[in-house]
Amino acid sequence: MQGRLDAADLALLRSSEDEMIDCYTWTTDNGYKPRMMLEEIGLPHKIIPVNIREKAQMSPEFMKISPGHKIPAIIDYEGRPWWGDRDTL
Ligand SMILES: N[C@@H](CCC(=O)N[C@@H](CS)C(=O)NCC(=O)O)C(=O)O
Repeated sequence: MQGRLDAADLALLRSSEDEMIDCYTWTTDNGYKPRMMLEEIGLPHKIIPVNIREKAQMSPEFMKISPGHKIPAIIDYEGRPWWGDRDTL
């Protein structure tokens, strides 16, 4: 889903009640970026905390999503992982 979403795309995404973007993040400056974007544009999303102070980003499960063990990362509506602040935005 790279590229810009237009109003019709957003309406379609908003109408899909059981589909959510999973946002893996923590309370750091980089971690707030996709969270702020999701809240501002109003896309349904679920915040999944990854406590980097406790090295949760090193878990094999999380590294399947973000191989470089960095937050933020998201899984989009089609189940695709994106990581890094630029790609998640
Ligand atoms: N500009 C980077 C920043 C990502 C980043 O450095 N995340 C830090 C937290 S702000 C992190 O996940 N650190 C844990 C680690 O590297 O193991 C990106 O988003 O690609």
